[in-house]
Amino acid sequence: EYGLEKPQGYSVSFHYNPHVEYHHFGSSHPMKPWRLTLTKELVLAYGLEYTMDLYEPRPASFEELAVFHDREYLSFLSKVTPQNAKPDDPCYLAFGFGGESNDCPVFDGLWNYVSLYSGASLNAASNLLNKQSDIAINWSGGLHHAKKNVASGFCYVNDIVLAIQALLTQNQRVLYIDIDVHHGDGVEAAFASTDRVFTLSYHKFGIDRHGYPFFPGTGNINEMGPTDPANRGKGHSLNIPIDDGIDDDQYKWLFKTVTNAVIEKYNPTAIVLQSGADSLGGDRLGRFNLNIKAHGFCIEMVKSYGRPLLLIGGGGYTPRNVARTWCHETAVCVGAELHDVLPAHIPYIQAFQGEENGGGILYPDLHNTKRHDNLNSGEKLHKLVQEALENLRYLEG
Ligand code: ZLM
Ligand code: CA
Ligand code: ZN
Repeated sequence: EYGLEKPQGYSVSFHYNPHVEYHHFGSSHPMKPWRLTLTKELVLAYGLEYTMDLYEPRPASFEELAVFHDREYLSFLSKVTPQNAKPDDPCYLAFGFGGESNDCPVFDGLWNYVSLYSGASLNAASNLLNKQSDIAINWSGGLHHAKKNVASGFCYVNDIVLAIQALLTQNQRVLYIDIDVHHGDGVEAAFASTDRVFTLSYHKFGIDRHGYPFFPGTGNINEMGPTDPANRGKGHSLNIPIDDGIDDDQYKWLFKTVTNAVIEKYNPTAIVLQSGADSLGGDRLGRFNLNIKAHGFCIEMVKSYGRPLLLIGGGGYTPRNVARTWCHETAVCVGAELHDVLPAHIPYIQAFQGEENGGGILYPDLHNTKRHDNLNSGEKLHKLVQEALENLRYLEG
């Protein structure tokens, strides 16, 4: 009769439509959907597909995206192609396309791409709503900068906002946590006027030696949402600005202390965790010095609260390490430990081999692979935590 007992652990679902992989932002653009191919191949090579329910979600419809986004914006997004785009059209710039940095290029299949990653987040959210899963994963989502009528920072449609809106149909309070190295500004802005969503973002914040702020330039410790006492959203955002080079122990301590306090005070009935992998050491755009297991510690800690959890991707610009991290975090969700030596039969194994690619192992040392000096003193971090905990007092009323 022992064999008939429900096995320990969580029911985990993996929501992924492989068509998302085939989209290209342009040859030298840092966002590479191909990192999702690498992630999937690692997950399969370790046999993790046998420990989860797999879903191949359909693309989201125009109407589903219109729950958050403006119809005019969506209609532009659904029609624009590299052939018909008019980069000097004021509408084009107003919607966040082109511009000097070309963060958000128009590429072939753009509408298909946004519908696919958004469909996966909505499918994951519905699995949590109908209690088919305790943890639902979508590594193709997590595009936290998109606004209701503007594309921003590689993000065109905000799948996180859409998924949270879905969760709000049956949850009084949803907590959003964001460990991408960039500030989760789009999600924060979307729910600025409600007390039913609390947003918590950890990110690099500061100005570089050329005078440019680290993107998007918002998310200082004093930004806690609206200040008007009549606004229900007042005090329902918490931002943790971090300087270059933070290490594993510092980040784990910071994350644990602040996140615990938020969960205990806000008492959410569902949690959405954006696990951007650009906070790892050696990321092409990031500035932190985190190892894979320190990043994964955040997932472990949030999982331990046992609340319905939507786990989504986000940034991550060194594809081999994005794949390693999201494979490790998939294993954390199902409660599996993975062997450090990568399985022999992985397609694209060359991407993980050789000294500079992490030597064929799952957990290479990423600390200081880009040598960002650690500008976070213990003293500064203690002050930061103290201020963060003080900010939470607004929650009491
Ligand atoms: N200029 N190509 C993170 C989003 C980060 C914006 C605009 C002043 C890049 C980057 C694009 C190929 C997430 C900014 C004003 C002149 C920057 C950013 C195209 C390289 C390339 O080689 C590139 C030609 C491109 C973009 C680098 N952009 C690096 N950082 C950020 C956006 C998204 O991870 O949070 C979630 C997915 N943009 O800094 C300017 C502000 C400076
Ligand atoms: Ca963040
Ligand atoms: Zn990022």
